[in-house]
Amino acid sequence: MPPVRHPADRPILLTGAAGGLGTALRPHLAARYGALRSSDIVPFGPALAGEEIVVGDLADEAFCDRLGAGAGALVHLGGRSTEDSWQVICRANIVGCFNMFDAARVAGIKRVVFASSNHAIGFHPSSQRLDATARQRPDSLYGVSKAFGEDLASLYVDKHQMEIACLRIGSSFPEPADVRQLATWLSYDDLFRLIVACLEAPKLGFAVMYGASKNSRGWWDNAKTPEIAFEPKDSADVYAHKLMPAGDKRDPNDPAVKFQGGAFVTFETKRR
Ligand code: NAI
Ligand code: 15L
Repeated sequence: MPPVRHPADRPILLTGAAGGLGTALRPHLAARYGALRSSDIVPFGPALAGEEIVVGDLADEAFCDRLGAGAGALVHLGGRSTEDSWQVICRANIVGCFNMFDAARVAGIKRVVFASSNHAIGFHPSSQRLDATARQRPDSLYGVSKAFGEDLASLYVDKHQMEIACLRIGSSFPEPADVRQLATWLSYDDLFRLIVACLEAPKLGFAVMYGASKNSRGWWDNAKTPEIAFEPKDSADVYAHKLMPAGDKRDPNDPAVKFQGGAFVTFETKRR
């Protein structure tokens, strides 16, 4: 397929590019859009055809401004990707997210895809099905930082006419790793489909999307976000025999089973 030019005809900016999801996405984004600016705090490479690599810290405001200059759209994955102390979460996910969204505003980037997380809603019970209108119910400081990112996105859409999709990603790994992930798994191919659907939606305001494959045990419904044409093609169902050969033997009263966020609901809250 020939490279598809983003409407702004400028490179896609990808943060968190050295991480698990960034590494999986880089070749697909570079091939589809032709020009990609990839960034992380840790060095990585080599650069792919059409890719520029920029290393730096999202907590550094001036670095984010340089990163955003000239980019056409932002896919913001960079930050701490699990629970940690307030000090770590605040710097990478609160300060980092503000710096990157604001750098996007200053650079005139309209469209942003933000990697939120299921942990923004992790204290909802697993017995409940949620749609985009479900209230935030974070299960950890990490979840609070993703809820903050969603709220910041809402502000930047209303105040600065940006277009931002907040992806409440479930569990995006090569394969589902446990019984919970039979509900939450998002294959890398479906993740790419979801990001393309966000980048190429004709019109987007503030949008919340759940990021999960077509899992029959899933909890999330994207029907209230029809502007993003995401059709998952994979399913965790094919791993069910491997992950629970004798059925689901988990204790339903275990908080890590009872709530959508799994073990995150049990993690200790630490200042530093
Ligand atoms: P990851 O931890 O593998 O990648 C995150 C990247 O961000 C790392 O390469 C790290 O070096 C970089 N980073 C951290 N702090 C930074 C800073 N201050 N400045 C610049 N870069 C920094 O995580 P993964 O799995 O690739 O996730 C990507 C994004 O998607 C994260 O924001 C994560 O919270 C979110 N997400 C991922 C899910 C998953 O199942 N993989 C589920 C839900 C959300
Ligand atoms: C996330 O938000 C994390 O980034 C990822 O490492 C997993 O823990 C995932 O959620 C999950 O809930 O499985």
